[in-house]
Amino acid sequence: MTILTLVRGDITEQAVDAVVNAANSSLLGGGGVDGAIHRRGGPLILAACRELRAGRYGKGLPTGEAVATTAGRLPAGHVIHTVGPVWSATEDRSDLLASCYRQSLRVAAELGARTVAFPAVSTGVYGWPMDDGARIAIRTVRETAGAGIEEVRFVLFDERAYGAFEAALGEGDGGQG
Ligand code: AR6
Repeated sequence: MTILTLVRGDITEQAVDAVVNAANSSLLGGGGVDGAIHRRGGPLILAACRELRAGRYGKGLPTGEAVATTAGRLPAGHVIHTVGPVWSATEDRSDLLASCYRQSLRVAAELGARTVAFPAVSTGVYGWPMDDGARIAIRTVRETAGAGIEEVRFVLFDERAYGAFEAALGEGDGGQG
């Protein structure tokens, strides 16, 4: 049984087995969560990402997929990089966003992670509406998180994000995490 928890805060401060990075397919850094993770985690994370680009992910990490690296100096054990879809008003890319959560949990399970922290993937630079992003995140994690993963923690940067996840968590189960 996996417990879903919400905290308001900074994902780089989470002492969990794995933190998920809202990356882009270059894996070479950016703003938002990605920038914060590389800044606080130090150069080892970028070095590991460059190795991935030199090897299996020569063309970059496709949208909806996930891959792990060291967490460098972060208090977490690993970073799992995933690439969310850019929001589109004309095309439904929800499956790709759900895939980010599914694939990140698959990688986390492979690593033997028992505690995993997620940001609200795609809801920043990539423009996904927060309420919908929260619903997809909660629903997908509920459907996917299997034996071995004890806690999935959503780390929400501001009150609006926290409220959206709180509402999504309350849908369908009477409010139990
Ligand atoms: N901890 C937790 N949440 C955060 C933090 C933090 N330190 N910083 C921002 N957020 P974003 P995306 C929230 O833009 O939309 C990058 O440039 C933020 O308020 O980080 O998937 C990448 O390189 C928002 O709700 O990710 C890609 O190019 C959420 O985290 C692109 O942005 C996600 O915002 C990915 O865009």
